[in-house]
Amino acid sequence: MTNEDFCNVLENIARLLELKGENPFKIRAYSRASQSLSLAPLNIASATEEQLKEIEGVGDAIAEKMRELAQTGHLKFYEELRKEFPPDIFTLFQVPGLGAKKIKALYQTLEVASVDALEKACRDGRLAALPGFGKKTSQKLLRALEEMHRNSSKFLASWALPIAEKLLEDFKSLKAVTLASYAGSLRRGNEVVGDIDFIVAGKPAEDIISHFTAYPLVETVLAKGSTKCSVILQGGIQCDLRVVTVSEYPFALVYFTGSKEHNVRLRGRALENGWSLNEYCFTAARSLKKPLPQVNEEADVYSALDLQWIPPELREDRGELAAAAAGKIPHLVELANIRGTFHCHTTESDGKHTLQQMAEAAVELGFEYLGIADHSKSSVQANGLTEERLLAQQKAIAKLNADSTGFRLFAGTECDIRKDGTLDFADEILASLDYVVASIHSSFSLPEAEMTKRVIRALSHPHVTILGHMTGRLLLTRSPYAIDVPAVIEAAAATGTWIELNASPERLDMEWRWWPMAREKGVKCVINPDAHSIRGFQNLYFGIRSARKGGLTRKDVMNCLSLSSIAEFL
Ligand code: DGT
Ligand code: CA
Ligand code: CA
Ligand code: ZN
Repeated sequence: MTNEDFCNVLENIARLLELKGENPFKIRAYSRASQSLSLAPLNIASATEEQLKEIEGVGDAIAEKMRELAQTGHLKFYEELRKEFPPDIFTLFQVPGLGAKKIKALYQTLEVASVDALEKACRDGRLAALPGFGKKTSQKLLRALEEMHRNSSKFLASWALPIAEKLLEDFKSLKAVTLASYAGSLRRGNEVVGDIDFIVAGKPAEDIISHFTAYPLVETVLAKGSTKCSVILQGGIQCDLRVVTVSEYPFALVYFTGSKEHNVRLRGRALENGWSLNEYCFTAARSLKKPLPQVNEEADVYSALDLQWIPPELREDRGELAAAAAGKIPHLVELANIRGTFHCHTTESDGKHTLQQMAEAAVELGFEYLGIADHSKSSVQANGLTEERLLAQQKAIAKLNADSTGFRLFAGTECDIRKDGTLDFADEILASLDYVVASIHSSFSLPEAEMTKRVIRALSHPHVTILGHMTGRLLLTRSPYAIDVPAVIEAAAATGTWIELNASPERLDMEWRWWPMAREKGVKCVINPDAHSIRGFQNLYFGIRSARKGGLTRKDVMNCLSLSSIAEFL
């Protein structure tokens, strides 16, 4: 069991206790223990009871339960609790807008205990008639359910990547394997993926395939041939494997990386030379205009077609072939180019680590600067800061800065954009900060024109430096709110506001599809981890994937600037 598995059990216990109407202290104890264990630097499966109890919020009872679970693979308390409810009830917790209180009411009054039953109750009007629900809630839930259905076969790249990396390592350790890579949308840097595609060169292919289908992560084998197979992995994601020879590998890698539209363009270009291109090789088409080229690696496929090698992130048929033919493929931004970041939270609002802990972690990561942007007072749910607390935090930042050399903290805020586009703090307060991230955290359902006006009004405010998570989307769970993105980009250009690429892997907002337009208009990007803990800095990896997919270079990204340059800008 991984730490995550243990934490999920604790989280589920908290949910079940809440459904039962247990004492709130007990409920909070479980969810708090789950949270602090998820950040704890130990392996829960092998930790002793004493080590576990050293973690904040973990007492005797919970430490004992973790040991029982680690040693026996079972937890009696949890199993008994589960028996009191239908097994599908957990799926209801995945419906956005449904908390334990509502789920309890639905279960007790309408006997709704699954997503299907919920949908039915929404459609036949029973839910709308329930006190505390109403027609509006019913419609909202239906929309959320539709969104869930649409996404039921999609997975976050951040979830699929560690699995793919593990498989890759395993393939590479096999004697029969010479080369291996994952391909498809995962390699292209997409934020959500349908499945995981693997291309492996080696022989005998049968051995590689048999090894793969016997892998512990494999749950079901869907199809198994002599050079390919498809399986379902734990967690429900499909994984397609294709085994080729070393000479076929570059072609297979290009083909299965896609996108399909990119492949179609490449094939068309090959045909102009009189070659046909498939997933294995170039062959002579009817009228060969040029001799068949020698291909040893992926880049050779492109150079044979008089193209620069195209980074996988750009292979979406958005003009990348023309750019490659003209030698104009940009040098895409890399993780190593990041010198600091903005928009991070601390325990002062809803973060898990203190200002000092966040600063120390940033130094350890080699950053030259770190911007702190805790929530503002209207974000009550996130423990937003009042003016007094913000000023106190500014003092604490100044004190830490006084004691450090070569590293600097910037004092900022993630200031709520109110419904009318005004900001959550008065101008004097905003003026006292190094920078301001303005974000929307409420009134998501305004009509598009009003929402656009609201955001543009905030951008026009002289103290706003950065627009945070522009569309509010949460991948696979919440659609972007209605907003005219090109108009906002235009306003950012006119006001010199930087647009955030929120690197949290379920946001990746503003999304990659809009960055070429922003870049063209001279709008600068800031890749922000929106870190709520030290671990949250890792989000930057996903931000970089999306920035690359958006065609951004280090020159387009403000936090690739050195401390002295960024300080000058601010
Ligand atoms: P996904 O899995 O839905 O996130 O997206 P992809 O792009 O990974 O799609 P997938 O797994 O169906 O196929 C992997 C790649 O294989 C795809 O990007 C391009 C290539 N491919 C698959 N089917 C075709 C096809 O019918 N024609 C061409 N030209 N390429 C294809
Ligand atoms: Ca795929
Ligand atoms: Ca596939
Ligand atoms: Zn936010």
